[in-house]
Amino acid sequence: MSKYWLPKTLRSRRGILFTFLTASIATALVVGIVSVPSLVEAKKNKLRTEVHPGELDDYYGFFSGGHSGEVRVLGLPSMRLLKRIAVFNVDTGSGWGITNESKAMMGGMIVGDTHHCHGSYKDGTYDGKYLWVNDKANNRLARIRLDLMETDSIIKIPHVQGTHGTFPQRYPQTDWVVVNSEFRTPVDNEGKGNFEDPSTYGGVHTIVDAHKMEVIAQVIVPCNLDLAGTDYQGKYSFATSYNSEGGATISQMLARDRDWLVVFNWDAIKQALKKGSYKVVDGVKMLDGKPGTGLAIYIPIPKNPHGVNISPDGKYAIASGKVSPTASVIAIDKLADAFAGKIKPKDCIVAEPQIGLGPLHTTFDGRGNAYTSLFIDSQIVKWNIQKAIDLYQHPKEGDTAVVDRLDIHYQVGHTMASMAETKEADGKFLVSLNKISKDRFLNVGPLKPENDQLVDISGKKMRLIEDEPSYVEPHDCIIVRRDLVEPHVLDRAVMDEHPLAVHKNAIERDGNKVTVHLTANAPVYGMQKVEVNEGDEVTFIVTNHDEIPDLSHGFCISEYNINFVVGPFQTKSVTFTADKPGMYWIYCTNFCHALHLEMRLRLLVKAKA
Ligand code: K7E
Ligand code: CUA
Ligand code: CA
Repeated sequence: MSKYWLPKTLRSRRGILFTFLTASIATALVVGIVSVPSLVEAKKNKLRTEVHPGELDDYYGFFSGGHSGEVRVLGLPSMRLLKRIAVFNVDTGSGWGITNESKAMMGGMIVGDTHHCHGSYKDGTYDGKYLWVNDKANNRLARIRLDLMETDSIIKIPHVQGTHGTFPQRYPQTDWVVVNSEFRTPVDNEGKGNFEDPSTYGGVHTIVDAHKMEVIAQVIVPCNLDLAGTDYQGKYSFATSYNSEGGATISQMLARDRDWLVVFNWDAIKQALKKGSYKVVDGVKMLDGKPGTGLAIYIPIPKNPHGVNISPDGKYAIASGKVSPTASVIAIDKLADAFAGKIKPKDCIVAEPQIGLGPLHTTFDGRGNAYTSLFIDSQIVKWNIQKAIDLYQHPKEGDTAVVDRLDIHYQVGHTMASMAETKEADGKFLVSLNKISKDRFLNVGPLKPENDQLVDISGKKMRLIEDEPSYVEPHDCIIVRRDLVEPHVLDRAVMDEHPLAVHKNAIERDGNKVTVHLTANAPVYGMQKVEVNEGDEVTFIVTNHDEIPDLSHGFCISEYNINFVVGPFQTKSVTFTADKPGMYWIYCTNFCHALHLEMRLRLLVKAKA
């Protein structure tokens, strides 16, 4: 990867800017422009939230896009939308779902439902290389290259429906990604035999090779598996289960007072794979993870738990039940004893504070506090983990672990603080991803924006800073320090390494198959005219030979429903049948040059005799 990165001299511009800024603040202090009290105040819960023209944000926010099927990149704290990364959706802006390369990844599907995006890790923090995101609709897992901010791989998760909680390994680095199936389904789902009987269905914890993007194994469990998490030691993965009942109706799924947090033991899984204790179904190694197999333990959690999040110190997993006003704190260092049978799974619970109604997801500030979203109360509740543990051991009448509550607008799903899914949680900003914005924005019809609210959590009390409308429907996000992500400038190597890269303009014919090799170099395409016959199967391969980092060309064929963008040194292709005789202008859709409008060529489709 390194050879694609910006040269050091360019990269250090940020460093120079920083030095310059520090120096100017020092000067300003001396001449009295910036008063000392204002700097002290800044420490007290008044974070810089404005980003002035010409300034850059401090964080990247990667937001899932729900049933839009995409992933979005925002800058924080400004909350400005910087980019939409097409993943499972067709996007005519970039040409995702239109080019041959992206179509091959999408496998003929154009519907997606992204809920959880998480970055790749090294030693418990982001390494800035990849992002994974689930597709709950068509049961896929996608990987996005963070250096390009483009999708680079999509795989199908077999044997499952409701592909939901997704989490990469955090330590020592991301070699595995785990994916849960929220719905229980028949493993052989062929509409035969007993498939009507829900008691035969299973939930699946899928383990994916993060590098090869291949399924390593699937662990089948009797219950459903909802949200996912991994520890900070590379030993365990976690999954909440709200349907421990194995029900198929809502009342059946609400029958028990406690469901489960399922903890998977990675060493045990590796050993079972080594010993061959699995059956192979459709080429996939499937392990049995039911209670008693030693692959998983089942910790009872109050009614219908949803979120599970791991504290940045690596000590606790926190899960909460949607229909219980509590959060359950699980001590990760007790899990080994539970797997060894020395203690009961329930003995891993070290606190269960009452925090409010409809607790869903929890995030952290790195100072020992947890922030849990309360869907029904429409609040973020801040509570102290250690205090909750102390009070669980020695309850004190009237005392509580709750530190603060903040009303949000309105029903909150996920909440995420800056760097909170890493050991470098910095406790500055928190985003509350609210579901129902009602009156917060101008009315735009029934499909209103969601409201992603930005909160300053740097002080004792939370401070609401900003409402940010968003299109359907971010479920979750991560907030990543900007120095950890370095999108690179593409260089000539990208072109040299691409097997299809066009160096010479040419038209090749093989029967009725025509391949057009075309260069784009502002403001001209390498050919002014391409002639084919009606009925030909035509493939255009386009390589952008421009060297300026943001000089992308579009490639649109009038009337042929084709448009995509090709970045500097990139090569993209498209195949179609020339079924409309006539002359059609091919033109550049992406503004690239003073003569951008003139950047076009003619496609001549000669009618059949
Ligand atoms: Cu709570 Cu899919 Cu993470 Cu939506 S999930 S909120
Ligand atoms: Cu090339 Cu516009
Ligand atoms: Ca239940």
